[in-house]
Amino acid sequence: MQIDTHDVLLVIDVQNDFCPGGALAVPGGDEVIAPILRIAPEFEHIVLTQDWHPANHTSFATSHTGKKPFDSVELGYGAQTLWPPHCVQGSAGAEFHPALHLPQAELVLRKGFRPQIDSYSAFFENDRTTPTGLAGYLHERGLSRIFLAGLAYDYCVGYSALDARRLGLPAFVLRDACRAIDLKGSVAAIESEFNRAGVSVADTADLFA
Ligand code: VGL
Ligand code: ZN
Repeated sequence: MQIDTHDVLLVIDVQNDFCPGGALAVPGGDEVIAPILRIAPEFEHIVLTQDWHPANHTSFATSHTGKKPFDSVELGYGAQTLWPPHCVQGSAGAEFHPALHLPQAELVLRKGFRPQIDSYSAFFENDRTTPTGLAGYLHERGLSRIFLAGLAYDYCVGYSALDARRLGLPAFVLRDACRAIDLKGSVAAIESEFNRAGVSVADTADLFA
């Protein structure tokens, strides 16, 4: 597969809190960094996303009395999984992992900053309608094929890939450059959505083949 000038590498949420030792550690989360750094030179355009929550965010179990992390609640926009507090604005956990050295990245897109809505996807918040602005940015810059890597495969990476397809953009998830949370069958669920939506799952090695 040949990367060209209309392609963008979307690096999702490679932040301390999603890596080992973090507040919402994804197993092997830091292992995505090596493959991301290996493919980065192939891309002319790189965009980073940063999960960026206020301390009282509605996705935090601590914001709902009697609830524990990984429980689910019904919010105005539908079911929301509750998480341990993570990626709090300005905290060390919200920083990018220090080994994620991508100074050439052209945009850092923060998401999940509205207290009452979570945002897994880089394109739309969890109400599926509030836009982050990324679609407009990519459109205005003529960036049309989306390659995804980062954390977590079955949440923010997966939802972003599905929304890319919803916007009519080709989407390639680079599986070996992602790690999953795998909560209650979430990997199988997202992969069946990938099939339905036409998200391609590829390997970083395919970019050099
Ligand atoms: C994520 C759960 C909560 C992710 C973010 O980056 O996949 N997951 N916030
Ligand atoms: Zn979050």
